Amino acid sequence: MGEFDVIIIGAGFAGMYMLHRLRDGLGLSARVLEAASGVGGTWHWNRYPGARCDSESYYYSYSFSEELQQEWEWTEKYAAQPEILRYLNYAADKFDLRRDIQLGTRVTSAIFDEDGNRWEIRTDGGERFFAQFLITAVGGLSAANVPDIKGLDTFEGEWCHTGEWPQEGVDFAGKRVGVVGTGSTGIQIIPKIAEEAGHLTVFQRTPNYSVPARNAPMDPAFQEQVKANYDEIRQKQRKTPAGHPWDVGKKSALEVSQDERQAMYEAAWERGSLRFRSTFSDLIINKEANDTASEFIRSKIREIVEDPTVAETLTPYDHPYATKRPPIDTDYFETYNRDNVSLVDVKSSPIQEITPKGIRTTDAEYELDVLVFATGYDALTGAYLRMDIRGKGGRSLKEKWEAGPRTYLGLQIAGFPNMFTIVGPGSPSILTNVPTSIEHHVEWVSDCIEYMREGGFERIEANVDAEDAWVERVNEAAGRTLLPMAQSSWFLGGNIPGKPRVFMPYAGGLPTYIQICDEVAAKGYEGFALTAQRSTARDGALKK
Ligand code: N01
Repeated sequence: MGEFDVIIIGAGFAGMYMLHRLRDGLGLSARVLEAASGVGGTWHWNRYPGARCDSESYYYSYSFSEELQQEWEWTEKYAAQPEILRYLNYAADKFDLRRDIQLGTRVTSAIFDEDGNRWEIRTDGGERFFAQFLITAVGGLSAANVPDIKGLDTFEGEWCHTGEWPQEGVDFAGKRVGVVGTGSTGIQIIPKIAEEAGHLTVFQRTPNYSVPARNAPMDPAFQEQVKANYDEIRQKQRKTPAGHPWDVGKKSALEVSQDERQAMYEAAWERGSLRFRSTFSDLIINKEANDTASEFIRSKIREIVEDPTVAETLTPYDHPYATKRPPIDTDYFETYNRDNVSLVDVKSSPIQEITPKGIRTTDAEYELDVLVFATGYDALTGAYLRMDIRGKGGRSLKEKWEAGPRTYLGLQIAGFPNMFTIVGPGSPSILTNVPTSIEHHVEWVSDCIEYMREGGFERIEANVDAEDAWVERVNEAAGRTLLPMAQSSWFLGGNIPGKPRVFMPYAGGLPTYIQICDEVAAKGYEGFALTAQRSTARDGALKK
């Protein structure tokens, strides 16, 4: 129970930095409510074997503290989950955040009180909090999607979802293990389980493209060079469409000769990483250009996987490369050459039910001791809609977003005053290196709150017109890319039965987005209605 200037939901990258900015920067009273037993957000929950970041750690990290980025030493090019979690815990200690983070506390509802211009927040422990501002730092990929398959409750073995991995781990040694799902997570966990299991059966509905990560121990000379050039690297990140410190290729895939193109793809494959997507300027906007990349990866799958039937089953044709979030891997396709791994195509023989012994498809029953769902998330909106959030007039967010999420800039929702959504739907967030987007949002929100305090404003709310125009702009930006072609992607809500098909992130690129947000702020928060303080009684809440 308590009254604060701000309640922040979530203690991952976003919630922790938000707390630091508001508490230590602006002097506000803030409390972070976090469902997990520790800080770290996605890196607390996703402790499955093989979990590691697919952006290089030197830039998938906080940039706001020069001291932190100078003193932290990464040990691998792509840090594994335990190292990223250690990093976030280190940051929590360094900035003395823990005293204002309440763990093991799941927010169940948040109701806006129009008379008091404040939020009333309730938790699963029956606590009540009041705050002028509510900031959701809940992550875009945090609401686990366990598919509703008949019979799961009858399964006699162990089962788990990768996004809610048991703290004590799972023992696969010598067991018959099934993995459902071949997205980025499946592609990371499958090679790891294969090393331990007696037999691994992969249940694949849609094949995926993947490019080698080429992970390696961190080169000390490179780390030193990075540290000497961090200013430049961080500036670069905010100037590239996806928040990575590299440029997208200048040439079209179609303007070079076939030999040159092949050589460039080979070099990009050898280098590995998400950067493969940036080999040419037009892979995400021109289908013909994209076909060349898609076909190159298909040829690699055929080259790596020894059994031609298995190779064909693993080869994607249903969507262009990178129109779903492209995974990177360590020995993913190679894993299918192992004797203890088999692949079941559940597109052609769908899963009928889960039985006490395993999974039954239309073709056969597969006996399993452990079943792993790498089946992704109710992305971008799930974490919001699992809470009961009610704005003006008691209108629920569930009702407002019935036909898909609507936000202004991915930062606020009309009808839900004084609530900010860090990397919410409608922002570039999940199409970028997420910490870069998070830092931009956190800074924009804290600047906005500072502006309100200095100007004597008590309430801020996105205008419906501005929100409508932004939703239109998000649609237009997606329409200029090939991204909507992957109909089953979580960008579109296509992975969740019954979810509205709406392209949720802003695909116009980070620099354009940052410029728009800057202009909005420079024009006195254009598109938002700001209401002056009504009484002096609550002045204290707005002062340092
Ligand atoms: O989830 P996904 P994810 N029966 O939704 C299948 C980030 N990430 O956890 O394609 C059978 O991509 C589904 O099949 P289909 C990254 O942004 C980052 O892998 O819908 N199969 C698909 O194969 C990523 O994009 C890192 O036909 C079912 C899979 O499950 C995002 O998280 C690492 C099914 C789900 O793939 C989500 O990735 C890992 C069913 N009923 C993840 N339901 C980093 O390294 C679903 N599937 C930073």
